[in-house]
Amino acid sequence: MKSRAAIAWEAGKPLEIAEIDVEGPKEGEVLVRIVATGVCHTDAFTLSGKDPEGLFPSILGHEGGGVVEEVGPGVTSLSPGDHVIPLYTAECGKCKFCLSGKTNLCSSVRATQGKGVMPDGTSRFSLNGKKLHHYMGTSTFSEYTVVPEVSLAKISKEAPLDKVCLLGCGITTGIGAVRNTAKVEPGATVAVFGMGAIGLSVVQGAHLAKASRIIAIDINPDKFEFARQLGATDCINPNDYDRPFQEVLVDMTDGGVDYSFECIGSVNVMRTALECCHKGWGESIIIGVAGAGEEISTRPFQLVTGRVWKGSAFGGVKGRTELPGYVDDYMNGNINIDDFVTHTMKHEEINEAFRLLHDGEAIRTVLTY
Ligand code: NAD
Ligand code: AHE
Ligand code: ZN
Repeated sequence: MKSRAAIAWEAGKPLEIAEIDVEGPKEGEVLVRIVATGVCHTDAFTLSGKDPEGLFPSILGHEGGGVVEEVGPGVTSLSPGDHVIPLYTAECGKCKFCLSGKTNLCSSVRATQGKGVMPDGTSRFSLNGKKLHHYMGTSTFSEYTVVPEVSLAKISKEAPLDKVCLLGCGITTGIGAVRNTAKVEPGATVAVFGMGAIGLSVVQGAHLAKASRIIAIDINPDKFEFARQLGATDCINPNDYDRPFQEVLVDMTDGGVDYSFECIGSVNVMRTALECCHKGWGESIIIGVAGAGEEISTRPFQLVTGRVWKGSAFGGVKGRTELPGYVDDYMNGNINIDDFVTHTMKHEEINEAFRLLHDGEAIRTVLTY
């Protein structure tokens, strides 16, 4: 079938809107009509050419919501008409990772996903006979996409897809990192670096977890009003200080914060985020994605003296079992998504959505088909 899509032909170039060919779902696969998709910094990161797994040409996009159009042979958990959120972190429920009870990382389709193909090693996307890669197992920048059954969370049909699509990445990642990775407890002090959709969702999650102090940090002060609205108690710009920023935070918090979150993708900020943690117990959670070849560093003494460095992917959330609950929380008014949608536009304006993200003007742009 034909599908309107945005093609990433090569790194650093604008996406091209074109009508591509999409093959129907094979064994264990599902054809999904994407209704709405957000644009996440990770899409921009991959398009920039800094992603070691970035492949071109490809169909990017991983923050979508859609409707099942057709299921392939062997698919049992979904039927046409079901509303779904594609998952870049699958949940097969059977692999060593799923069975461990220790992680949301599932190994069932991850290897082929990283190579831009379906689990059978082939692509369902092409243009004039030329193969186009899948991306993150989701490729939500095509109106019709093919996704493994294990990479789809079935959600309430009542939920507006042009809002809950953001649970496909940004909002779940931030709230989940607070709940599952850090396990922030009432009264804890928290520092959040980067006030994009991810950091703002950490702020929201920390507020829901009843943290006593939530310090929002960004070099763009335009982000602070929304951060305060979501529960930030302090908003600070590192550029306003002429001494090491970790010292500023340690002084502000009687020895350091209980938890910090890096939501930018800067290895320098990752170090600051670790070193602003309290001696003996402070934990720093890396969420931001850094470019190929970049490495983190600190004095090992920082860890010897009790600080902990952790990372979080999709907020530690198991998508098929837990994401429907996040959707219900939104529907019940317990999670704010609406205010994260600062811009909405048609899919063909996708390059403008990337510009808004780069220029710090949008928290999230939601594209509809
Ligand atoms: P974004 O571009 O919307 O927001 C980033 C924010 O960081 C901006 O407000 C920017 O002003 C601020 N910033 C940039 N440099 C800074 C600095 N030196 N100090 C303080 N603030 C600074 O991005 P986003 O969509 O919120 O994504 C944030 C990061 O999280 C990206 O690296 C993205 O790839 C990553 N991410 C990771 C996961 C995961 O599962 N681990 C999920 C989603 C996104
Ligand atoms: N491909 C990159 C890593 C990218 C990365 O870390 N992705 C995050 C999700 S970002 C969503 O916006 C993630 O979940 N990683 C775990 C995984 O299995 O991909 C690289 O460095 O190779
Ligand atoms: Zn994302």
